[in-house]
Amino acid sequence: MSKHPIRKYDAPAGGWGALKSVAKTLMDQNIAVDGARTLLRANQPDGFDCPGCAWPDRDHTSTFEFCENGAKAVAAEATKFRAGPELFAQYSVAQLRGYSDHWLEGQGRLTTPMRYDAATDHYVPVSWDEAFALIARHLNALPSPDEAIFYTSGRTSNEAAFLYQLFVREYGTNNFPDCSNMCHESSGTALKKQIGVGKGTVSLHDFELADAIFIFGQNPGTNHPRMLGELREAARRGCAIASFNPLRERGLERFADPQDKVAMLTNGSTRISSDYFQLKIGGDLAAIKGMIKHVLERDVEVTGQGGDSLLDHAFIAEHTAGFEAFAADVMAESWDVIVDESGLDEAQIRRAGELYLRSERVIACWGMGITQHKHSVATINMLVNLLLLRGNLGRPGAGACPVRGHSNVQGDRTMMIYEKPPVAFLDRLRDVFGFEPPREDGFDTVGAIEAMIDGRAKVFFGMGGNFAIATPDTEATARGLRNCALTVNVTTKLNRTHLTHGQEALILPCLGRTEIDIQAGGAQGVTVEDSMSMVHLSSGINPPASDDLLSEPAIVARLAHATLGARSRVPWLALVEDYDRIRDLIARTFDDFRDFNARVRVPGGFRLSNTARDRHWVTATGKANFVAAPVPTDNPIHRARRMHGDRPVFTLATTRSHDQYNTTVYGLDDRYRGVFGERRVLFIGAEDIAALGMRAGDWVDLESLSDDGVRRQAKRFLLVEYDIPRGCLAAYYPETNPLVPLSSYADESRTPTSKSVPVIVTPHVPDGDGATPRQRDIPAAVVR
Ligand SMILES: Nc1nc2c(c(=O)[nH]1)N[C@H]1C(S)=C(S)[C@@H](COP(=O)(O)OP(=O)(O)OC[C@H]3O[C@@H](n4cnc5c(=O)[nH]c(N)nc54)[C@H](O)[C@@H]3O)O[C@H]1N2
Ligand SMILES: Nc1nc2c(c(=O)[nH]1)N[C@H]1C(S)=C(S)[C@@H](COP(=O)(O)OP(=O)(O)OC[C@H]3O[C@@H](n4cnc5c(=O)[nH]c(N)nc54)[C@H](O)[C@@H]3O)O[C@H]1N2
Ligand SMILES: [Mo]
Repeated sequence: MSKHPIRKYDAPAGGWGALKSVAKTLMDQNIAVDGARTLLRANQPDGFDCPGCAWPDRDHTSTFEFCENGAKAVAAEATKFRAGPELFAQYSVAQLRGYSDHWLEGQGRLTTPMRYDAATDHYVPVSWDEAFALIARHLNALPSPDEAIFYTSGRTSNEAAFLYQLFVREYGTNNFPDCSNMCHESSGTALKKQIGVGKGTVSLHDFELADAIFIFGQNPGTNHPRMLGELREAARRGCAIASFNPLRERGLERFADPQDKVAMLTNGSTRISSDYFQLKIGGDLAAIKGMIKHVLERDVEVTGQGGDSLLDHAFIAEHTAGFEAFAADVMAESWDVIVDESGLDEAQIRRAGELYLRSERVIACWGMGITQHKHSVATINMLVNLLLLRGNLGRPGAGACPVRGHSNVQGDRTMMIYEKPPVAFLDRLRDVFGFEPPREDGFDTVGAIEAMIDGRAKVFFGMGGNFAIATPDTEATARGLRNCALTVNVTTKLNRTHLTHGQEALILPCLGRTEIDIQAGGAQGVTVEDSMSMVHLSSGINPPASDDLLSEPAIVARLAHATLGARSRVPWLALVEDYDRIRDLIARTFDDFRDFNARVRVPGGFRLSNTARDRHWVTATGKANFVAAPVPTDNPIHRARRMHGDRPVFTLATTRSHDQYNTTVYGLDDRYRGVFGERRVLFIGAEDIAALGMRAGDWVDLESLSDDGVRRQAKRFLLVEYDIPRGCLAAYYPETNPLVPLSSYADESRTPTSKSVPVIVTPHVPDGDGATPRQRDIPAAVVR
């Protein structure tokens, strides 16, 4: 087989390729036999919830749904490799920093709490008690609790998240930046105001009934592979599936289910998308507004001829507010602007609008291609406007489906990992626990980085995640973290955040979700909430990776005990003896969790209430709101084009490859896009390559453009010709995060604009010392 990194991949998503890839992953992690056993217990009533994505299970009680990328996520946790104290004795932190993220991940599970020793630049073992005492000393020495930051990544269980927010609020701050700030914050922000709940309204059952499913800015073949099963079934029964994506994505085109024996034996596959709209990056608001314009124009036409209205006027009258003004705004928008900004022609947009009109029941799904732009909140509002026109909300087979990322990111927010807690919740906390919680809003992710940079925050505590490189503006974030007096990371694997530390630093290794969690009261299960608001139990089945690991709830409880001591109103240590006690407190704090312990033990769990699904609108108007928004023509990308008119300015979307989980790089291939053994690639259209006077296979450098006066570069990317509209580029996250300006985030939600970075492309010039950027699994020093 050719060694060239770019090869055409003609197979469908899933299929034999997926099986081969899983076999290789298990072998790489040295776990062929137990790995397979472990996989079979993922998403089973007596097993664990898959630590991969937040897509729900069709039947949590019996099915095992094969998922290539779920398998990789499980294998990453169940690996036989260990990053013990010997690793840290062998390498200084400076040396470890020279290795790639893939290599760091490949060292395996952390086994022992470690403390940074500045004198030797090595991490050295530390006891748990000493570690908690060190953190407590720092926290209690701060002039104000608001100088401490408590980050959360979305794998943390409900129990751990609840204790964590309780501790931090009793300590005295709402500084809860989380991965959600960089992810679906725009969805929560838009939906809450518009329909009264910040979550999706559909269930899996609705996928069985829908006549059309619109998928905006989401790549399920890689990021939510189990969703392909639902889409396949829908496609087979004739449901229209319309994808809106600047890139041709294999998983949106064809899928072969590895569990479908016939498809596998005959090499058969199912077409997924019936319609594929390759719009410009950031062009969704314009495209959706165009679809709405088509619907309104057609309605005028039809009713003018004496026909029945195409709109659901009964629904609009009873359930919505603002329709007249909204419709007038849409009618006033010009087709020229819509076409220019969407990158689709008028006929295509009308075809999409017609598809909407033809379909009685419509579901709209979306992902990061929608949420990470300057105008993301307005785009989501526009999508919901489209649904409202024909009452596609709160009835079977229809609704809004933001497809969440991390396996419990939605649950963490339900547990109030939130920097802007509502007053009613704080009052409840006060009443249940008898302390006065802080009332000021805390820092979100962007705010936390700014605060660390300018010294307003001095302690960083990360509950999972990889803050240093998942966040925008890698160089600025590093400056912030280094400016801290103490950085602490609760984690399963070594990552770059641990190497980007404050004056003092700790790495605290924890149990993963696949592992048995034994406390005084016996083996414990935790709970999680999926993307469709189902809450269920998750119990580990593997022995812990090391005897010296603590569970996340135990870490929080012991930290709270060490920090707050007799000041606290909460019996921390007793709570973690039996997690039922934590769940009882959750039940007392949130009405939706009444009888939590009983209900979560019913196989399959239970669904949280969703007022919008019941057509009860908890908004300022008491109705679902139509929200007018102009098609943006003055975003950073437009401004950059105006300022740098002499050279081509591209819009760069930073996305995931098939072999990564966010910052965790499992491998260097992106099979469906035909990329092998290389992550520093830049997807670009053939005409743009020619216009640059370059050729596919050339190496280029990227510089992003912003008006904050900071020069941001990312060097050495391989030009890969790809089916993507003119002026648009795509490359992988986190390699391109240095290009995302900290100062560029979505209106209202403050989500960094990682999907629309204005950049210029120039031939690659090596740095002065000839070093290439980190790209291989050997230290940078050796590359030189
Ligand atoms: N295996 C695996 N699973 C994962 C993850 C992972 O990294 N690996 N991450 C998890 C997390 S935290 C999340 S949030 C989800 C992320 O899952 P997705 O939402 O699928 O995330 P991305 O891969 O970043 O981007 C999605 C798509 O947006 C398209 N896109 C880019 N810009 C635009 C645009 O302007 N408009 C439109 N319409 N499309 C655009 C890209 O081409 C890409 O196909 O997946 C979760 N699941
Ligand atoms: N440019 C760009 N930036 C992005 C995005 C993008 O599309 N483009 N996407 C954004 C999105 S959607 C998200 S959600 C964020 C993700 O941001 P994060 O959630 O911060 O990042 P992850 O890479 O998911 O975190 C991986 C680390 O979590 C730790 N970990 C794994 N399992 C566990 C566990 O069970 N417990 C604990 N305590 N730790 C564990 C491991 O150490 C691992 O290294 O990144 C955002 N950043
Ligand atoms: Mo995410």
